[in-house]
Amino acid sequence: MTSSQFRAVSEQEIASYQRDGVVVLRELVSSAWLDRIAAAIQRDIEQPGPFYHGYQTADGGRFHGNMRLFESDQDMNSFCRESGLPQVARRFLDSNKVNLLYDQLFVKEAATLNRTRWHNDQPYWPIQGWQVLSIWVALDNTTVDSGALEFVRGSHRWNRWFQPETFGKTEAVAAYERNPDYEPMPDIDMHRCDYDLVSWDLVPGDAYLFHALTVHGAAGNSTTDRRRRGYTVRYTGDDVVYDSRAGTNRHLRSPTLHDGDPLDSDQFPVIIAASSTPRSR
Ligand SMILES: O=C(O)CCC(=O)C(=O)O
Repeated sequence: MTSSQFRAVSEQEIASYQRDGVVVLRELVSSAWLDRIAAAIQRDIEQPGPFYHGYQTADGGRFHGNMRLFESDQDMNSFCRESGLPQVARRFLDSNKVNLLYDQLFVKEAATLNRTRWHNDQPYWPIQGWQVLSIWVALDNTTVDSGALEFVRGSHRWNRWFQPETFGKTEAVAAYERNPDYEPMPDIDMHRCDYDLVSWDLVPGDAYLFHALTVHGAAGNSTTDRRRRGYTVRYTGDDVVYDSRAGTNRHLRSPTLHDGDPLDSDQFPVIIAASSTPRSR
């Protein structure tokens, strides 16, 4: 068995998340959980499921991306639902209820130079609400040259929704529908001084925790000998409802929910039910 207890979260970490839209949680995930996740990642690379969205790069690199893994992999399912992660999410969401939105895998093998384009996540997702967060868990030593994530500090409070685009130039998936309410992402790399950019190196078990409207991206992995495996789990809180507007990812649309419905369903399961028990701080 792997312990379901995760380390305590401090008030300072919660305040940083609320102010900046991103915080790093050091030593969050134990090596026992990391071993289980690493084995599950390997299984997925060897036999990816229906939501695979990776690609080979022209220069011999490889990006492996996949989503909704918890639905078919028992170890990822346990991590998302039964580990201490949902309780961590609840603290940051400041919510009674916690739903699992979905999980996603981002593996940039060594010498995979494609960057992860700047984006914010919520425009991709068929949901509305403020209480939405992602926890990106590092499986490897992650540094700026292997593709550490970068964030625009405070951008979750811009209330700007950027048009989703596919991640890989060679990705064999349809383009996202245009949504007239969304705007194009500005060229942040050309004007880096104009933005409050933050990034951290991680060691295995550390995690980035960020809001769904926080703008983020990542460099390619220019190392020659180091993988960069990130496993992201995404949770929502009390105020989130279904909203299948144009531009959202078809693989995340629900066959049963209607716009305005709470997410509670097999696809977006309730992990922590709303209760009268006060949230512990
Ligand atoms: O790992 C990456 O390159 C991208 C991660 C990301 O965009 C996310 O988890 O939302």
